[in-house]
Formats: sequence, C-alpha cells, structure tokens
Amino acid sequence: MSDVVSYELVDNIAVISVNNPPVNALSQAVREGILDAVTTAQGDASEAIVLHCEGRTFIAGADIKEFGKPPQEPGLPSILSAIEDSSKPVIAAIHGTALGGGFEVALACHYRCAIASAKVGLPEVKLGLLPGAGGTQRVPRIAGVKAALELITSGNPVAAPKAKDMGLVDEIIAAEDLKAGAIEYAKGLVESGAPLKRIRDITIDPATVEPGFFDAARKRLARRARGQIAQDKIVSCLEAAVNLPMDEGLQRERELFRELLTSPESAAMRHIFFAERLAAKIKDLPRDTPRREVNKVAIIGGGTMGGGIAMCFANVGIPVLMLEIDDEALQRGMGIIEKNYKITLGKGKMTEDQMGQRIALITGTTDYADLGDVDMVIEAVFENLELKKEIFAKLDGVCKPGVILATNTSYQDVDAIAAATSRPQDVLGMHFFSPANVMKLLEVVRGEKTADDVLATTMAIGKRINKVCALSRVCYGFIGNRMLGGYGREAQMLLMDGCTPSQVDSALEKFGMAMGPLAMGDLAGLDVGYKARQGRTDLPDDPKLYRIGTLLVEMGRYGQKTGSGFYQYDAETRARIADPEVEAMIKAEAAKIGVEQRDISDEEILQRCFYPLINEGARILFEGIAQRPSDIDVVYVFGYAFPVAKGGPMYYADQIGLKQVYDKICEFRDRDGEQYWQPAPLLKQLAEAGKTFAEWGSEQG
Ligand code: 3H9
Repeated sequence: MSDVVSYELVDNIAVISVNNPPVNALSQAVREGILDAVTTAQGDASEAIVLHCEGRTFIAGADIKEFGKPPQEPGLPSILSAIEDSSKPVIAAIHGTALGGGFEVALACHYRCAIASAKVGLPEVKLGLLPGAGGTQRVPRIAGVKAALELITSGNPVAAPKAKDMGLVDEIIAAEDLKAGAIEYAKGLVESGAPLKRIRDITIDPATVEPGFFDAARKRLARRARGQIAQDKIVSCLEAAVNLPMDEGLQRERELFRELLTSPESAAMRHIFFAERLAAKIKDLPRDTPRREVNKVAIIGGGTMGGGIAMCFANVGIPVLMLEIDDEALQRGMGIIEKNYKITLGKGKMTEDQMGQRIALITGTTDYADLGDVDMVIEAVFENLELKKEIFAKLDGVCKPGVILATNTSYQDVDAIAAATSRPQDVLGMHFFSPANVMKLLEVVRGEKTADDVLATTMAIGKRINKVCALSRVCYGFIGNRMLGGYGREAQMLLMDGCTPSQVDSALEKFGMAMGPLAMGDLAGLDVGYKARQGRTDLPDDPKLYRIGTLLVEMGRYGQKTGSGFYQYDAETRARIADPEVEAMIKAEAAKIGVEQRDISDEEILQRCFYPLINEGARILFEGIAQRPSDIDVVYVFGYAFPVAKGGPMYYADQIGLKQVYDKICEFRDRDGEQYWQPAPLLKQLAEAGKTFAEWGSEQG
C-alpha cells in the first residue's frame, strides 16, 4: 500500500499495519497510508478492521518535526473522520505508547484493545500544545471531565489496566502476539454483532460537572503555569466538550491548537524536546560504541545525596550497596531513604509492596572489601578533593577491572580524582542535583582520559534511571554551577542598587523561574555561600559585593533553617514574608557606602540576572566544555528550573537577539565595572556577525 502502511486480509479481518520507525509518528505518508487503507477496507470482503503498529510502539503522536512547516494533506482530522465513519468496526491494537495524535487515532476507532504493558496519554501540554485531533472532546465523553482534565493537563500517560478502568480502553489482550490477539478480539466483535461505538455520539450532561469546576481548575493551573499558556486553553476545550455539540467543540479545539502551535512558548518547548534527545548523543562517539554491563552499583556516602542516588537505582530495579564510615551513619542513611519512600507512599504514588521491593534492593556496608562484585561505584561524600582522592585510591585497590568509577562532585577536578587511581580511563563525573531522586538532570563529566565505552555506558545508565543527561568537560562548577556565579551576584547587587528582595524574586518568578534567587539562597542556606566565599581570593574588593548576604549570616539569619534570611518564614506554613527590617538594613547599608539607590525595572532585573548566565554560557561553548548550545538549555531547564516555556538561557538569548544582549552587557560594563561584566569573545563575534547560538551550534556539527 505504501512504504510505511501495509494492508492485508486475515480471514474476515482487514489488518492495517503502520511501520514508521522509530515511534510510528503520524508523518504525511502515514496519514495518507491509513486513509487509503481505511478506504480500501470499505469496499472489500473484510468485516472489521484492526489498526496496529510494527516496532516498539503504537503511534506515539503527530510528527513533531512537521510542526512549523506548511501543513500537508491529508490532515489528521480527515483520517479520524474516515475511521469514525467507517461502515465496519475499526479496532486499535495498542502496544508501547499510544500518545498524542496516536491516541487520538485510537479514540476515533470504535474499539481499543491493548496489551497490559501499553500506556496511553495526551502529552501535548509538554510541548506547549493541546490535543488537536479530538482528544479534548473524546476523552471527557468516555472518562468524564475530571479525569480528562488530569490526563490532558498533566500530560502523563496511564497504564493500560488503569486506562481500561477509566473507560479509555475496552479490552486487555493477554496473548503474547498482540496482532493475533487483536484479530481474535475483532472476530468476536463481528460474531456478537457489536455496534459501531462512536465516542462522538455521547453527550455530556452539564449537570454532572460541579459548579465552579472550570474556574477552580483555571486558578489551580495558573499557579503552576510558569509562563505556559496551554493549560488554560485546555480548560476552554473541556468546557466546550460539555457545552457545545461535538463538531463545534472540535472546531474550538482546532482554533486553540493552531494558536498554540504558532506560540513562542510551544516553539521553546519543542526546542527542549529535541534538545533533550540530542544531549544524550556524544558528538565523537559512534552510536554503536560498546557498553559495559551494569547490574550492581555501589554508592560511597549515605547522606542526602548518596541516599537520593541509591533510590534512583533501586527505583529501576538495580541493586545498590551503600558504603558508610560506621553503622550509625549507615542506619541514618537508610532511615532517610525509608522516610523518603514513605512520603511517596503517603502520596499514593507507590504501593507498600513496591516500597518494600525497592528498600530491599539497597543494602549497606562499612567495608570497602565488599565492593569487589559491583559494576559501578558512585562516590557522594562531601566536597573535599583530598578525601575524594583517598577514596578513589581505595576503590582502585578493591574493585574488579572494568568497573566504572564515578564521582558526584559539583566542583572538584575530575582529572585529579582520576589520577589517584591506576585506571583513569574508568573514571568520570556523575553530577546529580539535589534531591537526587527527584531532579531530572545528570551532568556527565568527561575526564581527560575517560574511555569511550565508559561514557557511552554512563549515558545509557542515566537514561535507565530516568535522568536527562548532558555531557560536560572538566572545569570549575562544570556547565551549570559555573554559569550560576553571576546570577546570584547580581541578585544581591540589585538590592544595593534599590530593589527589595521581593522585587528581585518576583520579577524572576513572573518570568517563570520556580523560585527567585534570594528565596533560593534562603532555602539552600545563606551560610553555604558565605563559607564558600571565605576561601576565595579571586573576588573583587568591593564593599557592595555580597554585602547583604554576608551581613544576614553574621546576624544569624541563615535562611529557612533559622526562620529568617532575606525573608522571614512562617513557623508553620514556611510561607515567606517580606521583612521590613531587612529592607531598612539594605537602605542603610547602601547609604553607608555611598550607593545612590534608584528605581529598577523588572526588565533590568531579568537582564542583570540572566545575561551573566548567557555570557558564561558563551565562554563554556567556546572552550568546548559543553557540546552544543542546546545542551546548556537542557542543563538549565532540568537542573535549575529555568522555565521550559522560555527554552533555556541560550535559546532565550537567541530570541532576544545576541546583538542586544551584547550591547547591554557592554552598557553594564561601562556603568558597573569590568570586574563584573566582560562580554565573552564568542558572544561578541556572533553579535557582530548577526548570528544566533543555534546557528553557530549547527555550524560546529
Ligand atoms: C501531537 O500528537 C499533536 C496532536 O494532538 C494533534 C495533531 C493535529 N515526532 O524519546 P526517544 C523521535 S503532538 C517526531 O529517544 P523513547 C525522537 O526525536 C505529539 N519524532 O525514545 C528520537 O529521535 P532521535 C504528541 C519523534 O523510546 C526518537 O524518536 N506525542 C516523536 O525513550 C526516539 O525518541 C508526543 O509528545 C514525534 N512525535 O521514548 C510523544 N517522538 O533518535 C513524544 C519521538 O533522532 N515522544 N521522536 O533522537 C515521546 O514521548 C517518546 O519519544 C516515546 C519513546 C515515549 C514515544
């Protein structure tokens, strides 16, 4: 029939097979193929039609690569109409993930069967979109408005058995061979004279929706939107599903889908979708680089970080051995892990059984000699180079050959740590972010001598433990923390220049940051930065620099843990409250050192906090620390809660225009001094050439 869609008759059942690797996305050829096949089936001897997919998954959605290009016929809605209007029942046979447009195809079918391991969902919201082919109209008709709201605004897929309970799937196929099982199921439907069930024929009784339901949903979603605009429009579509006839609801959905498709937010989120997948690829490593087997992992250090890392492995069924200095420390570490799992259990996100299985996978030891059979070791002790070197020398003595030795350092020199062993080729950095069992980012740090297979294995392990990996070369702070310096500095400088802490934080939060930098400082503990500054000799001698943060620590205001920092914190709710005492202190300190305070716009706050990130990012690219600009975006979105709807700092800079960013940095340099603002050579070069980071990245290959 076509390269990507085939058609056959098996007895009285027509079987349409989609074969468009890797994920059977609905490219133009697939759409055309399905349309032709459904049309053919109308005129032959078949009595029912099974739609199934070859390869690893059912259709995983529209082809995202086609978005932003001129639309090509046939459009998805016409395929769905052809399926829904078929005179013979159409049965979707689902395995893998039926997502987005793929699930919408299934919803247009008269019946849906799936194997138990399959998942279905509408993840469009994660791309800044809404389901544009009837998902918002059909799901509430069969699963109810409340369930539809949760499914579509979270974007999270549900497993087939749950989908069956929700009414989204009709039958779970137990047979090993889904195609054969689906054909049997179809034959049964024919024999029993099963009707052509069309979801469009269902009407929702508006009385079943609680009064005020949509308003409450809008308010709740707005609180966590962080610059994303799709959620609100999803609520509008669901309202249309309740209040309008199907065709008008579909039309409303289509209009709002088109609006989102051309929005800058969706463009940024699609950029991150592809950036995340690209970041997993190492430029100079062939795809078929061999991998080492990793079946058991050891973690050195059972503190908050080590415990979180242990959970990441246990969560995917990999046994973990946790090493601590003594039994007491070990018990404490295990206690933290159990407490964390109990929180997850309490939220209903895990069963008692699952918790038990995961905890059972984590065992403890205080003896390095027990590390003889592990395949990977991750050291997660505190940041002290000498201690880390000592540990790696010990590991070298006890671990079998070929073990991957990783350090979870945030700042230390991975090459120096590797040099403490006789096998530097097996050593690299795995920089997790706190809390390690929650945060998605994993910076994989490639040492000077790290072997290719060690890198390839670690990237694969990162994916297996559900992390988003980005590769960094060795430098102080790697990609993420190295870029952060100027961000925190300027947040405090802005206070001296005339802002209140709330003004700085709320400007950044309005932009979409999960938490402003000053509130974040309070959360992490102001004493941490204070101590780190004590040892530094490279900081400019400037009374303005970190003055407020330093004074707060000296007043015993360390942040949330002491109940006050830049803000006061409510003892019970932990809500942050602006503190007039701090605001007065800032004014007094500025006067004391002769800083003339002024009104500062939100725009300047954003520029002063973000442009240092962008500038340092340009240096990191030029030095080859990061592979590509989009990897830096991935680091910031997944590790530092940079709003995904802004696409990451480098993408954001490209949208502003590098010339504008460069000019502003020069302006700040002339006003605030070269010690803080020096445009990176690459930024200057691109600004002068009128290029973007993305263009530069593609030129580098
Ligand atoms: C939509 O459907 C809109 C409709 O409502 C309305 C239309 C009118 N298109 O993730 P992986 C590529 S919006 C194009 O590493 P996994 C991906 O880039 C869409 N390409 O695999 C990668 O390429 P490469 C709603 C796609 O096994 C390769 O496939 N659907 C698409 O870890 C492998 O991907 C979604 O948002 C696509 N739709 O995970 C689903 N999907 O090898 C998005 C993937 O060159 N996809 N690629 O780097 C996913 O969530 C995951 O890919 C999936 C597989 C779970 C399916």
